[in-house]
Amino acid sequence: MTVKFLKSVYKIEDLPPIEENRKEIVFVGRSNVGKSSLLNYLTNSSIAKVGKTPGRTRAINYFKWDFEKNKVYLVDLPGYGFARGDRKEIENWKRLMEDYFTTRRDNIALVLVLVDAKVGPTEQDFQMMEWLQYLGIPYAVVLTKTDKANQKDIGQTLKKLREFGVAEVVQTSSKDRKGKQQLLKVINQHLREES
Ligand SMILES: Nc1nc2c(ncn2[C@@H]2O[C@H](COP(=O)(O)OP(=O)(O)O)[C@@H](O)[C@H]2O)c(=O)[nH]1
Ligand SMILES: [Mg+2]
Repeated sequence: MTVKFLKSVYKIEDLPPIEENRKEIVFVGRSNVGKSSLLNYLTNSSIAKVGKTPGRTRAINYFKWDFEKNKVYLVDLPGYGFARGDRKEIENWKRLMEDYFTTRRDNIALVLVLVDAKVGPTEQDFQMMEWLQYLGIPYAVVLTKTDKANQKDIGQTLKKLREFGVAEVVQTSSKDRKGKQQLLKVINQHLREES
């Protein structure tokens, strides 16, 4: 198993080349939901920067990850839901996301939509899922920080997701190192469907 940081992408022209047999696994969610922590936990590394001024990382961060005979790009997208971002910044973010998903659509094996287990899905999470559905990009929901949520919180979060029609939900805690096997299973399933 090897993981390495490839590059930070600020402009769509700078995306790495599409490689045969290197599909993308993408992490999305609001700032601070735990994207970088989950990426580190999954890859058993500390390669992604955690807790760096939420909402200030506007880059698409690309990593190369080779594991269990698979080769993938891990893609850490800039978080959404930043209340203090100015309008121009939000516009730039939207354009980058639109360009990213339309350009890479066929290369994406799976988008992981991260939802805080205690906070539950936000309006922006639902918008993201609707958009992915529209583009025909497969996604799964990953609950994060389950160590901070009680059973009632988790039950409510699962209910909201079920009502929206989400079939696949993986529960994780990067802090307590829980959920990796289930997450790997979902990733592997989608990589197999792609090939
Ligand atoms: N309790 C708890 N805190 C977490 C967990 N995952 C991340 N955090 C914390 O949440 C904050 C944001 O994490 P980060 O991975 O940087 O989120 P990102 O902005 O989505 O990339 C940091 O302070 C992390 O230590 C978790 O599973 N449990
Ligand atoms: Mg991050």
